[in-house]
Amino acid sequence: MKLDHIGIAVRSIEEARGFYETGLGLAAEPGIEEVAGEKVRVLKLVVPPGTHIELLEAMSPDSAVGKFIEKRGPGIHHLCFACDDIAAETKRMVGQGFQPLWPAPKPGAGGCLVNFFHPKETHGVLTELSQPPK
Ligand code: CMX
Repeated sequence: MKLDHIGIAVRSIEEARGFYETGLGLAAEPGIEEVAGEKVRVLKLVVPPGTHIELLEAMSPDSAVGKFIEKRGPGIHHLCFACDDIAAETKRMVGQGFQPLWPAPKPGAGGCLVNFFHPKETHGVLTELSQPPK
């Protein structure tokens, strides 16, 4: 699998993006995506040659990112690894004793299918698997 992106929880995308765009010179995708199922707004910043950063802003305090900010403040929220077949990779990992959060993948940002492994099971790092759209 390849590292697809690093998710960073921020209080405000508008306040945080300047550091990444102006300071680090990363190119942002034109729009901010709302992932309704996760109650999160996402800004994708391209990190050449093949990964990106996602700035994550909660749309509600009871969302995963809202609770994370409330408890821990802004910071690295998750790592995401891309694969071609999330069902097959999840099944393989379940067979090895690694349990995903959800019984089946759900729609994530950018039309991907995603699932997560709880940080308590992954040595403290929330870990996402993602299957990009074909
Ligand atoms: N990284 C590391 N630790 C985390 C964490 C994170 N991102 N989120 C929560 N934790 C820790 C908490 O600090 C807490 O630790 P302590 O018990 O030591 O205090 C513990 O995990 C809490 O776990 P929980 O009781 O299961 O409760 P939460 O409500 O905090 O939920 C989780 C955690 C992983 C189940 C939830 O964040 C989740 O469902 N995540 C998957 C979906 C998601 O993250 N969506 C947002 C991104 C969407 C996108 O990329 O498009």
